[in-house]
Amino acid sequence: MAKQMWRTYDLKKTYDIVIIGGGAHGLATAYYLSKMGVKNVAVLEARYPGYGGSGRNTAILRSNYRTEEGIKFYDQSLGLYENLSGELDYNLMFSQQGHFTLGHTESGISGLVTRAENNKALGVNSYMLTPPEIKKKLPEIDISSHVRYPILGALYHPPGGIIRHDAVVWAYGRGADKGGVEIHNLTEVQDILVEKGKIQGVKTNRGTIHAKKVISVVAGWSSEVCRLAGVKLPFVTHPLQALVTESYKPWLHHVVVSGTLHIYLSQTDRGELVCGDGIDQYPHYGMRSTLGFMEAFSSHVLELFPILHNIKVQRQWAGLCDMTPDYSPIISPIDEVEGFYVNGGWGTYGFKASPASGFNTAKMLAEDKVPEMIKPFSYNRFRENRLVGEKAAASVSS
Ligand code: PYC
Repeated sequence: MAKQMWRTYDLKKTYDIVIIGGGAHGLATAYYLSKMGVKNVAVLEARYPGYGGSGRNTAILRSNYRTEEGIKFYDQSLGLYENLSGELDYNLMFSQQGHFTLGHTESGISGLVTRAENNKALGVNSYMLTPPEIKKKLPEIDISSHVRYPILGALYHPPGGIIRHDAVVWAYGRGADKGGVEIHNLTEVQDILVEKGKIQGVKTNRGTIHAKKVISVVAGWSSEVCRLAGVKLPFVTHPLQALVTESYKPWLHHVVVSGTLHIYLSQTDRGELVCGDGIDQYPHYGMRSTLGFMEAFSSHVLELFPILHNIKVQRQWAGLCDMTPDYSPIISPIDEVEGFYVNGGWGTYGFKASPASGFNTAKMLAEDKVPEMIKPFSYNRFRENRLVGEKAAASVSS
C-alpha cells in the first residue's frame, strides 16, 4: 500500500497555533514553524491540501517585480525554491528556463525598463531584449509589425521558470507532518472565537478548538474567513481561469507572458501547454470555466504564436484571487484582535511566493515580531497610505 504523505489525527481541544488553510502557504508556514522548533500546531483544511489556489495556478516562478519591497521578497522566495527539492527530499521538477514579459506599447516598454533597472539595482537578473533577440530564443513567435499589438521588446528574466505545483504542496505537507504538525483535512472553520478583542479559538465542523494564535491563510476565501473574526479586508475576489492542452513535442522552452494580451504560457515536461488569461472582469466566487475565457485566450495566443491554430485543449479550471488595491499581499497581525493574523491578498501571483510567505509568516508567529522582509505588507498600510504598488509587475491581473 502507498505510504501516506501525512498522518490523520483526532482533533485536540487546544493548540498553540491554528493555521486555517492547507494550501502551499499554510503548509509552508507549518513546515517552517516545525523547523523553528514550534510545537502544538494544527493546519485546518476545509477540503484537501491544495484544493484552492495552490492546485489551480499555472506554476510560474519569477522575482522580477517592480518595487524594492516586492523584488526582495519574491527573490527570497525564488532562492528558497532553488533549494527546496533537496531540503524536502522531493523532486519538485523546478525548471529555471527563463521568463519573458513582452511589451507591445511605449508605456508598456517604459514599465518593463523600470523593472529591469530596479531588478538590476537589487541583484535580480532581468534585462531588456529587442524583437530580433526575442525571436532568436522563441523562433515561433510573430514579431511582425502587421499584427494588432506588435512586439516592441521584452523583459527577460533568466532565473524564472516553472515547477510542479502539487508536488510543492505535498512536499511541504510531508515536511510539516514529519516535524510534528497535525494536518486536518475536511475540517471547516465555521466561526472564529474572539472575546474582549482577544482570539480564543475556532469552531469547526469537528468541534471547537482553543488556540493562542490563529492565522487565516486561505487566499480567495480570506474575506469570508476573516469576517468570522470581525475583520474586514480590502480585498476583491476574482476568478482566474487557465487551461492545459494535449501533449506536443517540446518546442517552447521558456515562459512567455504578455500583459497587453493578458496571456501566459509554458510547456511542461510532458509536452502540454499550460496557459492562462487575465482575471474575470467582475468579482465573484464561481470556479467554473467559461467559453468566453477560451475564446479570448485563443484569439490572443494566436496573435503571438500562429502555429498553435490546431492545438487541442484538454482541460480548463479556475481559481480564486483575492486582489488588494496595491497588488501586494497582507502578511500581518491584526491589531484589533490580539492573536489573530492574516496571510492573503495574493492576487494572481501567490503560488510563487509560497516559500517566502511561509518562512516569514512562521517567523512572525514564532517570534511575536514581524520580520523586516514583510513589514511593508502590513494590514495597516491601507490606513496609513503606505501602499506597495505592484500593479505594473502583476502581468495579467487587470
Ligand atoms: O504573476 O507571474 C505571474 C502570473 C502568472 C500567471 C498568473 N500570474
